[in-house]
Amino acid sequence: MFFHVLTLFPEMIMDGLGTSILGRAMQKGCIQAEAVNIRDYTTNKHQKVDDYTYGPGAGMLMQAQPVYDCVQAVLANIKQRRMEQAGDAPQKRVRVVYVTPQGAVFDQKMAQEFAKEEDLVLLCGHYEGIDERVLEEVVTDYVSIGDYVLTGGELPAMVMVDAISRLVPGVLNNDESAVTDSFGNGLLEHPQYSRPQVWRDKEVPPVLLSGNHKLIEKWQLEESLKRTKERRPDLYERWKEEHDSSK
Ligand code: 6GU
Repeated sequence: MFFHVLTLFPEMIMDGLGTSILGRAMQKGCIQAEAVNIRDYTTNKHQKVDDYTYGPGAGMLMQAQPVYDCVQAVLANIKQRRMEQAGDAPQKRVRVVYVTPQGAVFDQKMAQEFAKEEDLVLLCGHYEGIDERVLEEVVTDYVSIGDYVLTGGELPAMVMVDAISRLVPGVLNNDESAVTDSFGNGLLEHPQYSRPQVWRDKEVPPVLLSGNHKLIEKWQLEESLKRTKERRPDLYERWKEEHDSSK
């Protein structure tokens, strides 16, 4: 999978994605990522990419021209690469995601959908946002990472790349993918323990040392339910709805 992040701060993206598991996945070739500097596409002689908004409310907006030309250049590259790989076979449309607090809230299900794509273009806004006219022309999905406001789309884009990448085959090792069930079943994960067996007078729950897998699974589900009910009553209610045997 190839992520194309369009931004005014490309170093932030490459620094953020280059370490740890994603860095390793890029070296292995499971995922690829490029950060494209929108400023490189401005036709303004002072390299300017923003201007004041029309109407009341002072604020700067990213202008349509550099954003549009940047997106078109990235899409042309993708098309070119796909032609070289698959010849004249019809090409799937490329999804262009605008990361914005005015979007649908990103969740695990969305991550799974995006993980099926061959390329994903992520457009990061700054200042007060981007001129609406260019968004209308190029954006296929509007996505937020939650109900709070950040200074720019770079951190949200990295959050999305991380959540999507770990679903791409080969990115995680076996022992890392064990963590996948959290949310996979719509519940929070049960508590986990490692050595020592007693720490500050606290014991590891004895059932986990019993060797009885059936019993352990039962305990884990109960703990998941208890934790979800307490911390995420919204998820708990949804889970109960879906597992209601009386329906
Ligand atoms: Cl995608 N962008 C910005 N700037 N702030 C956010 C966000 C995105 N998602 C939540 N807050």
